[in-house]
Amino acid sequence: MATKDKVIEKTPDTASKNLLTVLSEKGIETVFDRFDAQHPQCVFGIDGSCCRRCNMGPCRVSDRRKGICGADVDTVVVSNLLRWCAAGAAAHGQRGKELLGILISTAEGKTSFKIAGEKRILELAKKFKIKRKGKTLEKVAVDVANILLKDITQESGAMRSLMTFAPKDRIDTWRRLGILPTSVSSEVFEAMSRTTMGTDSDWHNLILQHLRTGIAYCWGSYFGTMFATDCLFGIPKPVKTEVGIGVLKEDHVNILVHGHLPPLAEAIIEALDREYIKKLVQDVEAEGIVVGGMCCTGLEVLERHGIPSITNMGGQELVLGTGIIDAVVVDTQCIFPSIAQIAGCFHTKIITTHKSNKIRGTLHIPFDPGQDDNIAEKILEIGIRNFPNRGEIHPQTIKATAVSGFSFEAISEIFGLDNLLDIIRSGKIKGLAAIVGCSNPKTIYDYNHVTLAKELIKNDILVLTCGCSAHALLKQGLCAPQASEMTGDSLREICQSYKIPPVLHVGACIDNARILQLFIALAKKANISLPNLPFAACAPEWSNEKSIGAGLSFLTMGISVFLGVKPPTGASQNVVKYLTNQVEEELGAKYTIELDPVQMAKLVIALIEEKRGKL
Ligand code: BF8
Repeated sequence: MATKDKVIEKTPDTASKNLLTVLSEKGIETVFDRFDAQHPQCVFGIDGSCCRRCNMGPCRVSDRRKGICGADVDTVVVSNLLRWCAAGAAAHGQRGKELLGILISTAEGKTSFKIAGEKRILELAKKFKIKRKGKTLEKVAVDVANILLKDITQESGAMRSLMTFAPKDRIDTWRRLGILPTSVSSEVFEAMSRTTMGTDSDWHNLILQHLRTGIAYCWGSYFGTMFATDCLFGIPKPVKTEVGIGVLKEDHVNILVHGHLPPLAEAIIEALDREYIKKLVQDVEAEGIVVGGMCCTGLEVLERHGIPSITNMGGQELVLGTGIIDAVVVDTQCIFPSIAQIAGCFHTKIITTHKSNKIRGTLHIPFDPGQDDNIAEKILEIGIRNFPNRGEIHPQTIKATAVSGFSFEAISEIFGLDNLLDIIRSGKIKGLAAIVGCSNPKTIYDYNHVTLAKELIKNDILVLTCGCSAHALLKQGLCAPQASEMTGDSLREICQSYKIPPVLHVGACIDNARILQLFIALAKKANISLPNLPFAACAPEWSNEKSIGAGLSFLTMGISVFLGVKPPTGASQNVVKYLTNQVEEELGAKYTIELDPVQMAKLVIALIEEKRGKL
């Protein structure tokens, strides 16, 4: 079991280890203390058989003991899992809805943003067969946004992104299984209503809704949000930068953007060059401003602008221990409420900016892109004016270089898809593996991500990464071309001749869609179905409800998924057997649970070798 002491001993992230030691010595509580304090965790919760879906309970259900209503363990386990999946779909779907709303307002001239994603807008307009004659780019953008919005909100019909971009054999499979979704909202509603007490008690029927919600998540919450962000802010291209806690400078104002919605972060970056801001920086006698990123907002601005990644979800408290962060600007999702207490031990100001996320004891400055109230400048001003208030500081020096921005379009341009396929066929790249997902104190911080990635590249497997995994790999220098020194000989040759890192950073969690774009395009080129290609997806430290949909996005596409943390399903033999075995007959892919990252790497390599036989 991971404990705080083991994290300090074994995490590969030395700067975080130093800061965890500092906070421990000062008696400041972090996620690692709270995790230790929760032990032993409830086994019914761990195995997914705690039912809290009505007030006759809570019920602890097992093979031998049903819930008070009569629900058996299979029903309880899969209902709980489906509710997590629905929550995750709603979270990323809500984000997509908001971004599409901002895209429409921007196209109508009601925000201060300028549309930077002409290429994505025109591509989608063509694919969706939108008539463009006589229309401005802005009008076309509104038409595109309205189609994408329907994928998230409609109550009947088929999802357009899915019908347009998913491989035909996948659509046929989903149709045959009866799991073609209507939209994110509609499947989330269905999931929630179907799992109320006394509704669906057939575990297999519930699992079909689980798969259907996962497909809606993939094509609405992931693809819809990725498309919306690209339409607004452009498709990422490779960009060089530095990453890690050591990027923060003692003599600079340091401001972090944290969460999942990039518009305010974009506005902050845009405001950095204003004379007023430069003057303020001079007034407080700072040498400049560093803006750094955490979680997915951080990765969005990393992939488009090279804004340094500082750390991930698991490190968000630790970084405050540097004492040199003047403000953390947060929007929504994956933001620990505890950052308010830790910031309170230093001089750091936490600023919440979204109506859906307030943290008691912090400053709330709502950001509305439709109102030109100069919030970005005001926030920068708060951070800058806080610079002279620093007390005890613990700056870190460790940083790494990195290249980000490996969108599907960028990868296609670097290699050419036919050529990439030939390279994979030749075995110089044995296969492609996604390493994605969260931090989780059930594992040693960042250890699984980093160990797994190192093993895979050593065995000539090219890694694609996004989400908190990406922060972990970025911090270790694995997303820099120099990391080709750590690969097998043939992958090294490819990395050096194409000047790419062996771990390609594709963006935030919604950018799992970019990884899927690449997998789909290669399958089409090869004329081989996705389950027969040497691809895999791994979530070595997953924790969030949103990760359930991430796993299902790969699984339903026929890509096998490797989990480094047990899902809460252990109480149901039927559900475990289905997801780790029988589902393969229906979808061509399955889940494997393996807690040891070295063993996981062996299993991924074996799967890739097996699939190579079908190339
Ligand atoms: O969506 S990887 S902890 S940051 S949920 Fe959250 Fe997990 Fe990090 Fe972004 Ni993704």
